[in-house]
Amino acid sequence: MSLDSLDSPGSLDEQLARGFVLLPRLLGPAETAALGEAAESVLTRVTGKAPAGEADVAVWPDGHRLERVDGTTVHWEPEARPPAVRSLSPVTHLDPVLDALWTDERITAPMRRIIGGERLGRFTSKLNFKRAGVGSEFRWHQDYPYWYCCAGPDARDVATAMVFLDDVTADNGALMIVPGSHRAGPVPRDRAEPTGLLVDAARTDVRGAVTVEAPAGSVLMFPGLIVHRSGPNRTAHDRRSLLLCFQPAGRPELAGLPYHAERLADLP
Ligand SMILES: O=C(O)CCC(=O)C(=O)O
Repeated sequence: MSLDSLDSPGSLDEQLARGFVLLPRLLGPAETAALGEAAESVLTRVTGKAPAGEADVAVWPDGHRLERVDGTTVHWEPEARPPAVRSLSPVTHLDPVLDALWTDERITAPMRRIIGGERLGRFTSKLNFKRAGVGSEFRWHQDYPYWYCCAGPDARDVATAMVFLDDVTADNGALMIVPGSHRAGPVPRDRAEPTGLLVDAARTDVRGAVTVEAPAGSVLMFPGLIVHRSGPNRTAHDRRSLLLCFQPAGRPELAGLPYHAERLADLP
């Protein structure tokens, strides 16, 4: 979808049928700017304590560096020099402006329709920075396998609201989504890739993928089984987003669940 088609992305029911919902300009310019300022302030505080991957570091099998600070995981961009942060997760506990979105009816009302329950709980949150020129690709994946390793089959009920803090274009790393792909369940994973979590695009039909371009303040909602990717940011402007992942109320949050890599053996 392009910026031109945003005024008519379809009714909520039509959008739910294809598996993702785009709510253009759900947040106004002032509140979107306030979220951007909160994101930068959190990042400054966290990186002040985490100077470029030197404290409590884990190296993921694909070589990406993850660092734990203040209850968040700092995920560094693999190639950026000077170092740049790719994401912080979970993150909303670090700032009240970010935290307030969990109870914002503009987000929770459509999210209840996606999850199919009246009472929502938190699963996790993430700030993706996708910085100008260095924000890297995120290959085809479903969120489900990441979460299945922690939450088991309950991961099926997790869905994400992605709040765009900047305009999103194909050139700055817009999400590409395969409509209806959530209906196929877990799709084959690429066994040659070191994390074992990404989709095998040679064995998965991604031909109908759409690129979701949208102005800042728009919110994109999708379930953990939808197949999606995002490209690198080749522009001179950041493409930041805040992701809130919801689940039915009463279940443990991701941060409290151990990671069981061996559970991947259950999945195709
Ligand atoms: O922000 C991005 O580019 C990718 C987001 C995404 O696919 C994810 O976090 O699962």
